[in-house]
Amino acid sequence: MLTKLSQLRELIDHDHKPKKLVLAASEDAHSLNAVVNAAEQKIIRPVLVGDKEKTYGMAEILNLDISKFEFIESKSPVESVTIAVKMVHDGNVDVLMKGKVGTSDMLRSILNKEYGLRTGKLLSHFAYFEVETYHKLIAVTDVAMNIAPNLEEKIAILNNAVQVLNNLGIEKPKVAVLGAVEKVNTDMNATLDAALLSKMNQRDQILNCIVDGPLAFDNAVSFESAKHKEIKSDVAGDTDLLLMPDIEVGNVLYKSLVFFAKARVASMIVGASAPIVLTSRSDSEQAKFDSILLAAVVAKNHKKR
Ligand code: COD
Repeated sequence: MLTKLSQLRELIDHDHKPKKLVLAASEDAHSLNAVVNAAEQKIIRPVLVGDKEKTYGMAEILNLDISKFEFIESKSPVESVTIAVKMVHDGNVDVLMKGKVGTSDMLRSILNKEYGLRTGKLLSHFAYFEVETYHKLIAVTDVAMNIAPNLEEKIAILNNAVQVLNNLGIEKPKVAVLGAVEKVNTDMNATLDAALLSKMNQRDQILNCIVDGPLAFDNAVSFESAKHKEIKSDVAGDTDLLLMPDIEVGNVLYKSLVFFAKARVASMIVGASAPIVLTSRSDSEQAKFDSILLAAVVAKNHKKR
């Protein structure tokens, strides 16, 4: 059972050939620190794309040696993203990472029809949390890409996340589809979708996981709470993956866990032609390092288009 994000390191073989990672808009202190650290640990081989003067200046202040890294100069963060995405598209790089550039700019480039990283599947955000008050790592999706997913999109988001968890060795992750309550309320759309997803899983329309919903957050993560409410569920209290009703709920949960619960988090975009490290600009160096580690593990088993 995975209880710490640092355990992801054990999933990288000793004979692992470091994955090539391109950092788009490299003029970002936390990202640079994380990339150098991951390179030193032979998890990745970095390529930097960005403002050379700012990046080198920053590296000097941080006392980081980036002289051996391949560097591609660009005039703006948007140009950096375009160059980096094209490199991944052309198959020259295994992993893409966001540096000092807006999330929407990055996502739009990734979705570009000519040179982007589309696969025909829905792309979605996957976050993996280490929370001191929970007995194992817990995944949360989608907190950063799909704004208000419909049922079909929720199925795709769920399948993307389950694929990552299966890839990490969790054969049948327990998935809680969240609502505000655990009973179906016809006025609450999230509870209707949750019940449908749960039934689709029972009928083998959604595979490789156990889905239950609607579950409210308390009974998804606490046995006592579920017991108190007399909820019979194979998932309640032992959830591996929380499926969010929409981006607002997801984003607030993500930030509450990080800022209030001081949780550690690794996050990425999945469903694309390569793993994408996409953390928030305010995320710590540790979060960026953990996300690189997660992407490197996922890249190991990633099937190219
Ligand atoms: N997967 C695959 N294709 C997609 C996806 C997806 N998740 N989203 C859109 N597309 C395709 C559409 O099918 C269409 O072909 C094209 O991309 C454009 O679609 P639009 O018009 O819906 O897309 P945009 O460019 O207006 O917006 C796409 C974003 C991902 C940028 C948008 O959904 C967005 O802003 N998401 C939230 C990002 C954000 O601000 N996160 C911050 C959290 S920290």
